[in-house]
Amino acid sequence: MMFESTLVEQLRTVRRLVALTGAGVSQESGLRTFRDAQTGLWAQYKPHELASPEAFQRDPKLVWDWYAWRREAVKAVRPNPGHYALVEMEKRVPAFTLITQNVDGLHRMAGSQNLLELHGNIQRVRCADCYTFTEIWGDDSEAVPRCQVCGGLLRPDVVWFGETLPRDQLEAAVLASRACEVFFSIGTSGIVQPAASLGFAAHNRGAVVVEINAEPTPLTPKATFVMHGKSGEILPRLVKAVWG
Ligand code: BJW
Ligand code: ZN
Repeated sequence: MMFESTLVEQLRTVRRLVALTGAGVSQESGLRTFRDAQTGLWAQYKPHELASPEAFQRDPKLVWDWYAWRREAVKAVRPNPGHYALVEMEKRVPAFTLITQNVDGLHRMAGSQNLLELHGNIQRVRCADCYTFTEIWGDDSEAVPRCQVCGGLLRPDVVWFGETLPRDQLEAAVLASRACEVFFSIGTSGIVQPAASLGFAAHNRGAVVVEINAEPTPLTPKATFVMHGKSGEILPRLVKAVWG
């Protein structure tokens, strides 16, 4: 793949860069994205219908089991060349901020350092009532495990629809996006707020927006550079073209 020379030149001298990632970045590791249809046991459910406090209230066991299944899926996969290319980028760019909506922890596993996890992490489990974190819980096939402190139901420490994002992570993400010179949006459908507005904020402040995604998104019209395809293929080639 050929990259536009203006992009390559710009990246060689960029000081402040933000990359926002979504489920598409982990697709090549073998994890399903949110907009993919589910298969097997979960084929009858839409991910967006399970990732909400209402779904957990209605049927906590169903939601707990879905996350238990996904937790195991995440444990079985590894970062892909897209994750590693972002680690490489961080080493070359003076002020690099990686903002992810992913809860799979693959960026951390790959070695990314300056990382903001906007939607939490699926491997962390906490009480739905008193917020106490726990590392160990029993696996009762009938019921959702309960908190040792208050007896409340345990849940994954992820952000569901209608819930607020971790304040410190969101604030840092907004500041970095407003201040960056180049903003990458990678593997995200750009639909879920407030993450989806970060690219627009960057664009409004004069940043160059670069989009790498399998398909167009609402951010595409604002992007100066758009690359349609797989992030695990495009990112390593881009890093090689710029710093290789
Ligand atoms: C590839 C590829 C490859 C594939 N290479 N590309 C303003 C307006 C309207 C609504 C709202 C608003 N503000 C807030 C809302 C409500 C709501 C919202 O945004 N709704 C929209 C659906 C309209 N937002 C919230 O509720 C948020 N909270 C909030 O704002 O609090 C304040 C508040 C509260 C109450 C009222 C008002 C305000 C919380 C959002 C939490 C999202 N949580 C989830 C689940 C996390 C846990 C879990 O993992 O189960 O986060 S939902 C899901 O979506 C998950 C993802 O992180 C997130 C984003 O999805 P992502 O990553 O973009 O994945 P996909 O699948 O959508 O896209 C993948 C893309 O990759 C596709 O385009 C593919 O083509 C591409 N792709 N393979 C490159 N190999
Ligand atoms: Zn509790």
